[in-house]
Amino acid sequence: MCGIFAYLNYLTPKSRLEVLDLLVTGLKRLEYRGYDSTGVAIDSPDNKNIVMVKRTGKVKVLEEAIQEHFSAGDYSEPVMTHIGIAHTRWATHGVPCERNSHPHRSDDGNGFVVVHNGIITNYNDVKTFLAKRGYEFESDTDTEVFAKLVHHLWKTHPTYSFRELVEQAILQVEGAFAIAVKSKHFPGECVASRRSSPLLVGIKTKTRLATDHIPILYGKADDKKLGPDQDSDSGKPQVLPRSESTSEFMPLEEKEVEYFFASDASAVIEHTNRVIYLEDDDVAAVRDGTLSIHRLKKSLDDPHAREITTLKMEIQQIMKGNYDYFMQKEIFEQPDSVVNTMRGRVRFDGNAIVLGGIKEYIPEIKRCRRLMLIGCGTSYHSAVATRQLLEELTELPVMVELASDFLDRNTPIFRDDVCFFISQSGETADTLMALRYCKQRGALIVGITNTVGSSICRESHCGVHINAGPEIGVASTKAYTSQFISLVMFALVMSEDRLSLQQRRLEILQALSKLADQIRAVLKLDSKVQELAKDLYQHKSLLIMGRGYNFATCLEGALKVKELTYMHSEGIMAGELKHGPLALVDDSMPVLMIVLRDPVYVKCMNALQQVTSRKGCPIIICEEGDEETQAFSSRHLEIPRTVDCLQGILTVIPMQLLSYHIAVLRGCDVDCPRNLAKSVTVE
Ligand code: G6Q
Ligand code: GLU
Repeated sequence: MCGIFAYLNYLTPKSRLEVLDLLVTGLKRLEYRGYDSTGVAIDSPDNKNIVMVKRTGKVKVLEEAIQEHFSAGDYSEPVMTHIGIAHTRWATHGVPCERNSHPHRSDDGNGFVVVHNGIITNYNDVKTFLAKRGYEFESDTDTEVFAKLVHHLWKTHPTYSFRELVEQAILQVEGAFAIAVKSKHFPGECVASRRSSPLLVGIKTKTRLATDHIPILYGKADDKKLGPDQDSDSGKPQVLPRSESTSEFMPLEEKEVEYFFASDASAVIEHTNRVIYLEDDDVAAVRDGTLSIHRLKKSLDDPHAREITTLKMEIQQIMKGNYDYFMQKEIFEQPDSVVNTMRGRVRFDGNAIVLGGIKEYIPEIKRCRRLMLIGCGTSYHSAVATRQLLEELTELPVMVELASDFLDRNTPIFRDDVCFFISQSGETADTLMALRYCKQRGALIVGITNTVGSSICRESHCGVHINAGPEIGVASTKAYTSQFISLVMFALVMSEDRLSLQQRRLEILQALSKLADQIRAVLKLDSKVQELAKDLYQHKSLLIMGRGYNFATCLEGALKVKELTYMHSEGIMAGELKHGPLALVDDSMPVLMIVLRDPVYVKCMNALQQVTSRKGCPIIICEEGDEETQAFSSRHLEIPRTVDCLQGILTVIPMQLLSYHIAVLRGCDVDCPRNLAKSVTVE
C-alpha cells in the first residue's frame, strides 16, 4: 500500500524549504508500506501557482530532486499559511514512471492537485465524461480523473466551496480511496477524504486543544449516481444538495495551528499525538485554520462527532535504534512484544486471563456453532498455528480461511458463527471485505489487530489488540508471535470453566510465563543461523518440513524466505512427503526439518529418515539435548523445550533470522521487499 502525507501550517511561519523537509520526512515514515514512486506539491513563491516534483524510485531520489529544484532564495522566506501535499505510489493503473506519479493535476495551470491511495474503479466512465468536455489526460492513472472532475465541477459551479466541490466529486467515483486535494484557487485550504483506505488528521497547536472531539456536519444529499452520459438537461453534471455549510459553526477554530494528513500514525507521531481517524466518506476540510468534518448522509447509528484521540506510540518505536533494519529490530523485540501482548491480561499468580475487548461477548461466543479464523499471509498462518489448541480448549469446530479464497467461494455464513479477522494493519482489503461479508450475514465479528483506529478494528463488534507495537518492516515478525499469543489467550479464556481442562490450562499458563526468556535463548542462535544462511543463500529453493503444531511454522518460514530473499521456498506437511514432495529430495536440495519431542515426534522422525535415506542433508530444528535427533544431521538448531502448543512461537524465530540473513547476503531490501507493501489495501 502506498502513502499520503500533507502538511498545513496556519498563522505558523514556515519556509517552503521547511515544508518540503516535513513532507519528505513524512514520506520516509511511510516508506515501509511499500511504493515505487513519489511526489510533492507546494505553493510557488509568488503564491500564484503550485509547483510539483515527482520521481520514480525511493524517497531519497525525490529528496535529491527537491534539493536541485528548489534553490534557497524565495523558498527560504517564511510563509504564515501554506499547504503542501506528498505521496508514495504503489502503482495500480499505469507503470511506475514520473508521468504517472502523484500528485496529479486538473489542468496545465495546476488549478487542483490531488494525491490518492487506492483504486477508482469507475475511472473509465468518468474519463469518458470528461474527455467529451475537452479534458486531455497526461497519465495512465485512475487518479488523474479525480483532479479533472473537481476542476470541471469548479467551472460549472463557481459558487461552490472547495470542500463542496470535492464532496460532489467523491459522490461520482466508486472504489477505494484516501485522497488529499489542494488548489491554487483556494489557497491555504486542504480537503481530504477516505473510503476503504486509511487516513488520519494530526492536530498541533501551541496551547492544549479546547476540545476532544469535532462535531460532524451532515448534509442531505440523495445518493443518485451519475454516469458520463447521464447529464441533466443543462449538459452539466447533476450536482446534489450540499452538506451543511460551516459559516455559522466553527467546530475547531485555533489561532496558530498545524494539521498533518497521513495514511498512518507513524508519519505524525513526531509532531503531535492528537489525531482524528477519519471514517469512510468523511470529508475533512481546513479553511482559515479551521478543521471541520462533513458527511453527506446521516444514518441512524452515525455518531455526532469524531473523537480527537491521543496516540500512545512513541517516536523511538518507529525508529531503527542501533539495528540495521526495522525487521531485524522487530525480531529482537519479541521477548518484549510477547510480554506486552499478555500485559494486563494474563495473571500468572491467579492463573486467570482477562481479555477486556471481548469479555462481554464470551457467553455469546460460547453458544456459537463454530469459529472461523480469517486472514491473509502471515496473519493466516497465526490462525493455522493455533487452530488445534482452539479446537481442544473451546471444543468447537474451527475453520481457518484465507480471506481471498473465502470470498471467492461465497462461503456460507450463519448468525451463530463467530468470525475472527486477523490483521496486523487492520486495513488488508481481502480481510476487510471478508469481515463485511460476514457482518452482513449476522455473524459475530472479532477483530485481532495491531493498529488502533484501523478499519478492521473499528468495524468489528469486539476484539483483541495484540499490542505488539508499530511493525514497520513489510515482512511480519513480532505481529505473528503476538497474534499467536492473542489466540492462545482467547482459547484459555474460553476454557476457564472446564474442569477437565484445568491441568492443560495450567501447563500452558506456566509455559507462557517462561516464553520471553526462552525467546531470548533462541535469539542467541543468531550467529549460528547466520552461518547456516551462508550455506543456503546461493541456492534456488528451500523446503521446510514439519507437522502438528509446527506445520504453521513451515508455512510462515517459507513465506519469510520467499518475501525477503526472492528464493523459492515451500512449507511441507511432513505427513505428505510420501505423497509427492519426497521426489524433490536429493543431496542437492536444501531441506529444513522441525522435529520436536511432541505427540507427532515419531512421525517426524520417520519423515527425517525418509529424507536422509534419499541423501537429503536437512538442517534440523530440535529440542535442546535431543541427541537422538541431532545424530541425523551435523547442522541443527536446538531450542528450549516448551508445551507443544507454544512450540511454534520458538520455532518460527530461527526461520525469521534465517530469512533475514539470507536476504542480507543476497543484497535484498530487507524492510521493503520488491513488489510488496506493508498493507495490501487493494483486492
Ligand atoms: C508477511 C506479510 C504479509 C501480511 C499480509 C496480511 O510477512 O507482511 O503476508 O501478513 O499481507 O497483512 P495484515 O496482517 O496487515 O492483514
Ligand atoms: N491507483 C492509483 C495509481 O495507480 C493510486 C495507487 C496507490 O494507491 O498508490 O496511481
